[in-house]
Amino acid sequence: MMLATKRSDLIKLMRGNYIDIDNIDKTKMYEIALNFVATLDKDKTGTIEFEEFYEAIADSEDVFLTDYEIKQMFNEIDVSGDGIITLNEISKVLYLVFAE
Ligand SMILES: [Ca+2]
Repeated sequence: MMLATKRSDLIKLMRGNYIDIDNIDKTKMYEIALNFVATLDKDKTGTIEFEEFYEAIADSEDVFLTDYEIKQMFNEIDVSGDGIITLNEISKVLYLVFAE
């Protein structure tokens, strides 16, 4: 699986939303994914809808992406294509992006 989602953008997105990624490694990937969902999921549905994802990027002052790029990034994380990002989906993407 080739990811267009940039590691640097994901890091900025998480830092911009105060998600602790100082000691990122494989063993902590699930914990970080849990934190990611808990932080971005403003309406407490347990999943991340596009509006929540968009807001999180808007809150990250140093992430400069066009609306199209934000949508692309969202769609890439939303592997099932159902319009929501689940814990499972963000876990997999974090793992792919940070495992190397
Ligand atoms: Ca939600």
